[in-house]
Amino acid sequence: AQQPDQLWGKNAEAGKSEKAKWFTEAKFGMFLHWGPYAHFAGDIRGKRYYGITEWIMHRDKTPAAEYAKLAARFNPTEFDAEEWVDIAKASGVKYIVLTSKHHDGFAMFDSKVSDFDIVDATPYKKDPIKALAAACKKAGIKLGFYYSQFQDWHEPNGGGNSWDFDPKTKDYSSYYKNKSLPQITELLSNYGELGIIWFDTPGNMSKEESSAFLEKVHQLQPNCLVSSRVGNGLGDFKDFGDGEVPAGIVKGAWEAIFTHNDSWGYSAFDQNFKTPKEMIRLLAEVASKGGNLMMNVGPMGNGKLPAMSEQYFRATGAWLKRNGEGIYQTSYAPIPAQPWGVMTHKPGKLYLHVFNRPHNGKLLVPGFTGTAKKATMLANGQAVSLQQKGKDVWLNLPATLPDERNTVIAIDYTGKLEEQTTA
Ligand code: H79
Repeated sequence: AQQPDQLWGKNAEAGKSEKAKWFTEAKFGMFLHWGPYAHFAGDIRGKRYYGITEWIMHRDKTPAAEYAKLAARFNPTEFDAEEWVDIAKASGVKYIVLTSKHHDGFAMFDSKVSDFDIVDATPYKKDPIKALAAACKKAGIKLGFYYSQFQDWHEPNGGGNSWDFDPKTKDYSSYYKNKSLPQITELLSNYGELGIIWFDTPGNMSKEESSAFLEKVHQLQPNCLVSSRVGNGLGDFKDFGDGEVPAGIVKGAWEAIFTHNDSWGYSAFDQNFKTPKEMIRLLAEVASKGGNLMMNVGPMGNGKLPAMSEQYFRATGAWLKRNGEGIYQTSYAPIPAQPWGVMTHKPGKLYLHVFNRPHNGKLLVPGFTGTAKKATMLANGQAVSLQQKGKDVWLNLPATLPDERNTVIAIDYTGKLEEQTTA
């Protein structure tokens, strides 16, 4: 059964506001988890850890001083911001969000607030975020920064994990005043116009602390969006859990976030990448519920993107070149998922994302309250014959579809498609 409509707080109308318009139309983003953990690649102090490699310091219980020593070997000399952005463009993503500081406390930018950053603590000595900001601006891709505002395992007063945080031994408020808020100020001041500050795991933050982050972002860059993980019900758009898709339609501005393999950070021994078919279907499913898919890539320690990520993202982009009309700028489908696939919607157009061709070629769109005029396959412009009987629209599919992963068929209609709920 479909969930009742959910609304994202007082910003439920954000999708219609000028500020969040680009975000709700974007539909596809690329998350990038990159830090010293990419250099470890799932292997630290002679031990291997599968999955969630950006947590390796915590999982290995590496003491902060030792982690810092090992992190000083991180030297991504092959990093090329323009190459990343070329790949992002070819993949069809409209925005990218890079980790500027993850829970390990290491800043991927030139910070005056802490020396534990890529410029001061590694032989690389350059600020990759500066180069990335320039490349994004040139290519017209929105840039956002992930920033772990609560968890920081490097600082004595940085938040630990929400489940073992002890306010008696840690003074989070001093951490927040002396590191996280000042670093957020640096990010918003030194890298041009930002699309998003992507806060994570709010832990034990108070409402006042969450508000201070939100207000700081809006004060320095009024158009920059803030993720809901700033905590305490605040934020400009909603993020679901890691790897979670909501059960039904959700209105307002929101995002589903996924790893490409089984880790956010790079892992040298994880080849479990989602294929283009899985990516294309997931993108359509999320769009059919009204949201964006932000899919992660974990760049390697040398600064290159993993070959499998590059290949599969590019393949998704090739599909979007042919079928993007049924993804970008669409909203949730007024008709719920069917055995053959899902739908997306624009006024006057219903897009069918056909994952499974019915064996007899007869595809049913039920609950169609408008008047269907014609159906066309986006990939090749070919017409598909249709018949409407009351609220049932039947399509007669050709014997083979142009794309067995997801063939998008646009139905042009007049009248109004009312929102249907399953019985
Ligand atoms: O940045 C990504 C994750 O590192 C971060 N959010 C996304 C976007 C995140 N922070 N916290 N969590 C995810 C929850 C993680 C819990 C676990 Fe674990 C980490 C489960 C397994 C590893 C802690 C360590 C609990 C068990 C081992």
